[in-house]
Amino acid sequence: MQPADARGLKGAAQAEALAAGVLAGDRLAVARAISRVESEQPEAHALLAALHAHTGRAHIVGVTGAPGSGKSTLVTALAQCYRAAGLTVGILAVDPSSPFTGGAVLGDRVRMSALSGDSGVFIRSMATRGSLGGLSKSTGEAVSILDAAGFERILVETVGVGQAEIDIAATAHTTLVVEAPGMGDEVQAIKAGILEIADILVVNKADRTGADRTVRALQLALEMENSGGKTIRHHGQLMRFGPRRPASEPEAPDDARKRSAWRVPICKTVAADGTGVEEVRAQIEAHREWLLASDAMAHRQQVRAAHRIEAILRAEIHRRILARLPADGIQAAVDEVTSLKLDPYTAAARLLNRFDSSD
Ligand SMILES: Nc1nc2c(ncn2[C@@H]2O[C@H](COP(=O)(O)OP(=O)(O)OP(=O)(O)O)[C@@H](O)[C@H]2O)c(=O)[nH]1
Ligand SMILES: [Mg+2]
Repeated sequence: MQPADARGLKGAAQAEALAAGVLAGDRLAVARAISRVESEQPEAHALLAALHAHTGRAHIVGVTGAPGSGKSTLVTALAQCYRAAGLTVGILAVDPSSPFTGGAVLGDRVRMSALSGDSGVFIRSMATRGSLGGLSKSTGEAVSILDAAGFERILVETVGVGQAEIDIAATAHTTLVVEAPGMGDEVQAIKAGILEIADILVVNKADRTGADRTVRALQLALEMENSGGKTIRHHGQLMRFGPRRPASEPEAPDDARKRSAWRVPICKTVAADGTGVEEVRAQIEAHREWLLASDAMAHRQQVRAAHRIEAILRAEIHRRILARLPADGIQAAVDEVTSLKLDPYTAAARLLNRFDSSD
């Protein structure tokens, strides 16, 4: 075995070589780098640190929505539009590894095969393995790798389920929510929260009956939201960071106008044959222009940074606590809660006390 120092040096040299490969746009290096962050290998930190200063050029687009609404088909068609417009595209399909979506990764590969062989496109499926903060941490890191490698647009597909949706909104510059007709009572079917994260709403499968009804229901929901005057997006962060403007200084009316100027558009598509997809691309670009022209881009960059730091902190704090708790401690607590001797709060407090006193 090598001494720890030598191993560390070797790891650092490897990370440096890998970073150089990523920056040169070498596909094999990009694939390897993503594998490193996905499997949470220690040298991933050095790799990401080396890449960080080279990020910030890509526009990141999150695509979320119910299972089967056509996200992968839309992402494929969108990538084709971007290629036709001369831009390079990185695609991440995030599979939450749930039993309901088993096989989605394989399906995505088949669906996205229209893009294979194009060196201007890089496609990667990522499994999250349900680890704590796993989705946001490794997805955000893979996005950074694609960004540093020079891909100009990065499309991240994730199934719209719970936390994944919030994570994608905090990872992306522009969030698309994909709906499909035929969900019964349309107004009921508009999930709470989607309007909060959507920058662009897409009603896919417009070739099916009921698409116009879905569009109308979404329009109504948007109008209701707008009349409520809600302009704050991407909240729900654990970490709070304020605007740079001191609270005593009133916001210039012009700033308020710029910030509230984005009206969420509703696009109708038949992703399967490409109908309406160019309009979605145009709306993404319009949203990007709006972000850059207002102070919203700077705000989103802050949300992204905060979200990434928070994900790392969560995972690290969790790991440290578990590493220092006595191995039998958790099982003993589980037994006491199961046999109703202790309530879960008291059990957790006792475990934390043992952690504090071991300092
Ligand atoms: N009729 C119709 N079918 C479509 C359209 N777009 C996609 N589909 C079909 O809908 C099914 C699901 O499409 P996907 O693109 O895999 O949907 P998804 O949202 O990525 O699915 P998951 O990743 O499993 O959540 C496939 O059989 C597609 O061929 C469309 O515009 N019209
Ligand atoms: Mg899919």
